[in-house]
Amino acid sequence: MYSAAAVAASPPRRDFISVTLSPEEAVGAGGYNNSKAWRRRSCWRKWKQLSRLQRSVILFLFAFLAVCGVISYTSIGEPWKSLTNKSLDDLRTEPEIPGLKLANPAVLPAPQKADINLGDYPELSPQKPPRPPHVQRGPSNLQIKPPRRDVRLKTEHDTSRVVEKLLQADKEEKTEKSIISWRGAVIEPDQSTEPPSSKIKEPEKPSSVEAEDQKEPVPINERQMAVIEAFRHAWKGYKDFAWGHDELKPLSKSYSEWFGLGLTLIDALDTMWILGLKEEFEEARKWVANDLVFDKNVDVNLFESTIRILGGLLSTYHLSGDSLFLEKAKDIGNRLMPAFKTPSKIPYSDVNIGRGTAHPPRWTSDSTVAEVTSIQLEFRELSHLTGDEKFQKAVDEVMKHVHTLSGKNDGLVPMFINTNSGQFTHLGVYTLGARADSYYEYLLKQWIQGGKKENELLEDYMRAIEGVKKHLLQRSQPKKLTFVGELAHGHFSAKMDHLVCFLPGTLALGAHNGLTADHMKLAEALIETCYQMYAQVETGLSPEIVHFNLHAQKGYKDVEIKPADRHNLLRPETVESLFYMYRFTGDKKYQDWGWEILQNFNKYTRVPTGGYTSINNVQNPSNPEPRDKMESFFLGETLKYMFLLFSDDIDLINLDKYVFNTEAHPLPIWVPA
Ligand code: DMJ
Repeated sequence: MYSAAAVAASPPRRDFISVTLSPEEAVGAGGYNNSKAWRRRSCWRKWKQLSRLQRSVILFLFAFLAVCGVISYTSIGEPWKSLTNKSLDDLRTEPEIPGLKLANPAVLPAPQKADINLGDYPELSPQKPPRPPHVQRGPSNLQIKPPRRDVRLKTEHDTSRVVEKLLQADKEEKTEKSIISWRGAVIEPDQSTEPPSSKIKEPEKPSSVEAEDQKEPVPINERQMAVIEAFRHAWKGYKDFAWGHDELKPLSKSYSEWFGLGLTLIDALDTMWILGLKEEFEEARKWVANDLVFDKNVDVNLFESTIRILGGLLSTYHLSGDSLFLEKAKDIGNRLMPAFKTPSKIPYSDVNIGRGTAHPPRWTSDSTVAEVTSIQLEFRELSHLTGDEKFQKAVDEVMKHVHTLSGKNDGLVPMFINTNSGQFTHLGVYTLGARADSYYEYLLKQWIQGGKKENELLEDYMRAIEGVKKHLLQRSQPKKLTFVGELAHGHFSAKMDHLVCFLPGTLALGAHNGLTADHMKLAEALIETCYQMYAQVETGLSPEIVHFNLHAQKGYKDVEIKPADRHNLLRPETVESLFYMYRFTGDKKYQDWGWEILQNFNKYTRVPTGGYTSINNVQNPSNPEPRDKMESFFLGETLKYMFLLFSDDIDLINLDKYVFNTEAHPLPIWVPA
């Protein structure tokens, strides 16, 4: 050891480094000596024999290496930290997740494995999908938008009537007293809308209250005006014949009741907000304040009431900042909790919200997998807002349990789960359609909602998409459309539900959030298929289910429709995916495809006296056989996604700040990008 290493201290010769040796190190020269002290002295001599230039170069190299060392330590530190958590320990022992490739390796730094089934696909594009010119990078304020009081048009067209009404509504608006803001305008508050009291933790504020986006409002374009017009037409039917009831029956000018909770009205609240329909929103709000009562002896389906009612109320609370909606959300959330009182903690399908009892369907003790795994975004958000952890605890437990279950096939889940045993039942059947669909959607979306920290969710999602590629992807003839079929006990079926068309949008959302670019490629292929499910049909509207041709036959199309499957329920999934695809690519063809679909809805499903109806036969343009029912998701989802698809304003529900629940109700991402 140097007793006094005066590095860079004042040297006898200015260009030398002076080092003073201790007495004992100075003794003992001569003969072979391999002591540490001797070796050091020898090095020192060699160092002194170097030229000034040589020494400078060496010192420079040392300094350079030190800087590199510090930089690389800070960049790899995070992955090392995350490697210590349990789910990643599992990854070491289990097969690695195929296809997993994240933009941010700190989240899950598992190595990427070669794709199993992508050999047929064109060369992969870069990690991130290309951003359209209109899309800015990075987050902006957590706020839907400032009030859009002036609905400006680019063209005249037959929308002038709509504009007049909007302006009229604006005038009336100005005369009202106010506390709660309507996108800068005001709404008279209800006496019952006191701010929520915190329970365990400090509750979160609604996202709209957190930041004001000062950006100039983007003018509404002609296609968006057409959506507004369609919404108003649908709303007119609902208002005239079904006000306060669950669903409009537009042909018989009456209504149907499912839960008796004004389902369409609640599902449509945030759509009205987003479309800027103040007058309609205020009317609906009054109904919620005065007539929406959950203390009713009625059985509701846990999943449907969560995604439509709880989700709709939470999202409206966030957009409007009006605590009425949070109070109602808390009320229904609490009333749904008995569903989780089961031996396995896997919830029952049905709850009596007045009596506080829950039960499975009459014929089985099973619940549907998609139903018990697609209520998480809403209950988690309710905990976030109220500070009461019980909601999140209950739904997180379900996900943790499902994560550990056997019976999956490369991440694909069966369709049923038993509420007593907690095990999957009816093993061997795998689909991305009915009864399983939103399980996959919510894996990704919960991961996004929670700030991309919950690795088990991501693992399950990535595995599942690899499972889809391995077992369910096929190509049709003659157009070679990529589609997602089903697997039943080892047999592939070329059947695809329209419901599966949520998948391209979800894949694109994953890619946007840093997952592998293969997912974007697959999304592009699948959205083309979903569009063809409309385009190849006589009315230009998709049936509920299609079968794809696997073998080329003269005169046959890719898409085959069985008589029992040729109905259309005004479903949103394709339009939903078109919206994501347009947001992330800026490719106008997605808007054009959506525009075609809207026109065909207008042509074949619009009822002149108000409302739209589901139809029985998409193959018969001269008589599509109207069914006399307008599903609440037509207003909650289909028209909302249409409006967003036609918008060029990425801050109109910014996807780096909001995540849509499976009923198209936007909820805030807790840690925005
Ligand atoms: C909606 O209730 C939801 O989108 C759900 O996830 C699936 N079914 C309908 C729409 O098709």
